[in-house]
Amino acid sequence: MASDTDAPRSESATANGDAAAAESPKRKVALITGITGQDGSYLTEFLLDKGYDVHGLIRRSSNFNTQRINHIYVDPHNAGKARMRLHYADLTDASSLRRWLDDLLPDEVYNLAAQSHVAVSFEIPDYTADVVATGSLRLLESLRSHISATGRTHVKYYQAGSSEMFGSTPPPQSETTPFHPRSPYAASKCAAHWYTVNYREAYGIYACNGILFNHESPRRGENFVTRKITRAVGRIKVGLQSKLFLGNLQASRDWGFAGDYVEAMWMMLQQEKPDDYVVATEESHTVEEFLEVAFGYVGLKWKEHVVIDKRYFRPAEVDNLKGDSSKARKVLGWKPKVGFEKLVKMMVDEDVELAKREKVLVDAGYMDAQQQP
Ligand code: NDP
Ligand code: GDR
Repeated sequence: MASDTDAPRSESATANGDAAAAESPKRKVALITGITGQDGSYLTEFLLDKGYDVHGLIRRSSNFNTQRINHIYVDPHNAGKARMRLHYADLTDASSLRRWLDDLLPDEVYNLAAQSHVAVSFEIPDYTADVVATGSLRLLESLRSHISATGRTHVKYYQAGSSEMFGSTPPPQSETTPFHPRSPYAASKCAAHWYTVNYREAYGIYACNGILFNHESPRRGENFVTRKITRAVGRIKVGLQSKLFLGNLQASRDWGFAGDYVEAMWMMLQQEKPDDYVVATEESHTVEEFLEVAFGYVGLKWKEHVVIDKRYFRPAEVDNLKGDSSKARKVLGWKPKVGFEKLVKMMVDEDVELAKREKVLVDAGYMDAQQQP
């Protein structure tokens, strides 16, 4: 689909609202920021399955950034078949956010966009705050003025909150646990959390914070530790790599599967009243335990490949996250389907297959062994 990204998207963007409404007046309409990310792709699949029309806001990039959703993209020129549409916007551009709310008239707005890398947020703190904190405020304020101008009080808002907000507060962490953020990213997510609570209390907007613990998948960005490990496992297994450079192996995380977690986002918006929910597996494992399972699964020993590089240590670390998601389980009826070992093996299986395909290209001289797609 990449080749026709430009014209059809911008053309469809203006024509879409009317066309979609005329074709299927009863469909619910969702608007997703961050649709090109890991969670955006799973949430889009989930909502399309539920019969929604899905609109995603994507930012302009010099390269195509839609790899995770290419498989569900249908050219909008196929009248009636394209139920996911993409539009250019940016969380740093308030006017674009308000315009798309007015044009698309969504029933549910999922704010998933973020500079989501914790370590990178120490390198670009100002930008991180602009997107993660002020970007969420821009979207909430756009939504408030949209509702005020149109009377569409039924519109619901989901804010992608994070377990990073708990930071150094010891586990188990629940909705009542105090926040103690340890990075510019986490502090910005705390601001976004409280903006969301404030817009709910001040203006009566149906707005929910999902406080999601780490969730991973084969679509996880390659510089998050889980995917960095499983990518390396695949490449080491087929002989394209030998060393893996990592930082702190003792950090503990409550890792779940992204496909399970997007369902919880949707469930939050189906309740009578808006509220905030922790979403977690309630199990925690160290990075070292992740290495054991991932390398062991394909018969490798991680100690023969992993090298500690201080570059990957953070100025302030979050040592131990383990969620208490009893509220989500009781009120929403949500529970995770994929456990830790199954998740690690799913990611390794996919990355071994990916590495095999890379090997074919390397052997044929189409790709350098150091190069990764
Ligand atoms: P990703 O990093 O995979 O995706 C982030 C998305 O945000 C991408 O679509 C990205 O676009 C988009 N984006 C970044 N900057 C901007 C901007 N200025 N304007 C518009 N869009 C922008 O994150 P995940 O899918 O993993 O996470 C989704 C959300 O949930 C994020 O807010 C994250 O902070 C939060 N979260 C994630 C958790 C996890 O474990 N995955 C846990 C808790 C919270 P592009 O593709 O162009 O880069
Ligand atoms: P996290 O995820 O910071 O929890 O944020 P990440 O995978 O980046 O780090 C998890 C832990 O692994 C340690 N670590 C390394 N991390 C990375 N990225 N690279 C390494 O080489 C490495 N070596 C060790 C880290 O120090 C850390 O302790 C993720 C993001 O998705 C956020 O957006 C989200 O809000 C939180 O999860 C919940």
